[in-house]
Amino acid sequence: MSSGPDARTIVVIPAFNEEESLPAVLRQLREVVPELDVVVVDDGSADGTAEVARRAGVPCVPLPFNLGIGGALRAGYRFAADNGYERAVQFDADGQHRADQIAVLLAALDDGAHMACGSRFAAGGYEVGRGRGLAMALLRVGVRLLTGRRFSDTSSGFRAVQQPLLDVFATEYPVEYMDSVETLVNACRAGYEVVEVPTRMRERAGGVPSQRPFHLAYHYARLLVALLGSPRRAVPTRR
Ligand SMILES: Nc1nc2c(ncn2[C@@H]2O[C@H](COP(=O)(O)OP(=O)(O)OP(=O)(O)O)[C@@H](O)[C@H]2O)c(=O)[nH]1
Ligand SMILES: [Mg+2]
Repeated sequence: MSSGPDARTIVVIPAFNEEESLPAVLRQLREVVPELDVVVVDDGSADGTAEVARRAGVPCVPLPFNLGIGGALRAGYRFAADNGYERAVQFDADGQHRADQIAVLLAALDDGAHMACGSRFAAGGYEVGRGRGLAMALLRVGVRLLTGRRFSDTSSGFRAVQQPLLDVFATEYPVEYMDSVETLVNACRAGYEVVEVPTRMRERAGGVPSQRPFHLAYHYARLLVALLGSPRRAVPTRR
């Protein structure tokens, strides 16, 4: 198995009703990182998301019904592991993530990280509303208390992962909302090398954002119970 810049790498795109934004996302990837393979996980979309992938000649994993971002990512990691990939890059279908920033994540894997998390705040120039800003600040404190590490963007979905953590995510990736925070904490606690790197991002290009304020309180509580209740539960300790 090769590592470093020669490692087999796939871009995993979880997509739920993203027919509007996905064509440009796939075009951007083909133009900027033609050397990388791509897979779209169609998370039970009701629109033409799968058709967009097919038309672009990109493999599509169709989920029979909507699992949510975590479930879609787990299916993407499953696809990557089953097909022998050594690295996977999580990339949103809504146009927020930039193909030219993938190199920043992969460079961190070259330097030995198992997981590299792109931070939209460390690079500056990214604004969020007051409510979301407060929620994110709380998550930063929580993650710091639980891991002893400082991350500026705990819920970023722009990440790259390499083996052996990729195989772990193929079976253990959390499927509940806020999967990104849970994954971050679990990977750190299991002893994997996790780094955060500044990456530029855009606002979403179309479609509907995932966070629904009335669900947020429930998911905060669930996350707290999940992380505090069973400390090393979700990710097996680093091999
Ligand atoms: N909303 C939503 N997105 C999903 C789901 N399954 C997969 N996704 C995809 O997961 C990615 C991230 O979802 P977003 O709703 O953009 O989440 P986010 O980036 O944290 O939120 P925003 O900053 O508001 O864009 C997108 O590519 C979605 O299409 C789902 O069940 N709901
Ligand atoms: Mg988004």
